[in-house]
Amino acid sequence: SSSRTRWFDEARFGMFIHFGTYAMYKGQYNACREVEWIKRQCNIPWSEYEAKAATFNPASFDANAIVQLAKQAGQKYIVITAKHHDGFAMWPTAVNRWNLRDHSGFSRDLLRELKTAATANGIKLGFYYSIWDWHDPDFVGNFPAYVTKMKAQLQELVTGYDPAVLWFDGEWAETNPTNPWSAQNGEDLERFVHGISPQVVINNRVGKRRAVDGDFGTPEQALAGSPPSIQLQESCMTINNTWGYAAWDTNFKSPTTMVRDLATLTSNGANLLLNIGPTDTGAVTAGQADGLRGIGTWMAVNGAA
Ligand code: FUL
Repeated sequence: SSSRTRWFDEARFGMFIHFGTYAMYKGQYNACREVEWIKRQCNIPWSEYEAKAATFNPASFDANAIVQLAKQAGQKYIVITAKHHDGFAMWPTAVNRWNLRDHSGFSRDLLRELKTAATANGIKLGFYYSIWDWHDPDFVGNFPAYVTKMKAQLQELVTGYDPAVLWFDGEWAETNPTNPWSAQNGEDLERFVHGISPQVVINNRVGKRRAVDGDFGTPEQALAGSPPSIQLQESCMTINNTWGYAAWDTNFKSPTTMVRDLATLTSNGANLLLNIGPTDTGAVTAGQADGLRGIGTWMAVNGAA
């Protein structure tokens, strides 16, 4: 692999974190159960979703504890949602006010804290960034204007936080009348990011998930197979059944299952990006932490960490 992706190809194991205002619903809105898709799938009016987001107060988010947990489990990198489909920015973006600092009045910069803690511990940090944006009317109404703002946000993230990975998503947006995101948009965005920092590793959802899009493929909730692809592969999987925090989802995979998945992927030359979803206060639940520690125990016994 290229010098850009060498560390990624050697890392094998990373932590995915889905964290945003959707955590405040704990996976339920009235009788409707959903998680990071709750705004859309449960038809929450924007006024209501925004009002709740204004009280988002993730004071228990502990970047050092999260990094220690990752380190203990043998994970070499962390990818956290900087912006999911609801468009809410977890860093103090200057592009709009739909962000943790301006909208929720939360003064800390959690992405900065995570970057500092990760760097201090030799862990790489990357960002998930959704191309699909439900909140910005320009996504549907004036796509070129939206893309300009998206690039401005990515410029902030790349220059401000020097991410090791940009994990794009939502390139498949179902928005009517047509999905606005083209293969060309993807190629342009890759050029844009690499024009700022050639070292950023990018996933295939930046484009149309062709093997030529980005640096690595992204099988979701599935183990990447062994036939060597022309592209690196990273399976992303949940530690329970859901990406964001759902109070009702305690169906945690056993450490045995996760170690087996990691071993399978490792022997297939692929990575595992194992997801956790912190609660509305930013805490990692005992069920999620226990699973990671269980993997860590195996790593320690087998000398892999
Ligand atoms: C999907 C998203 O729609 C899910 O919410 C989640 O982020 C998963 C990793 O990717 O495309």
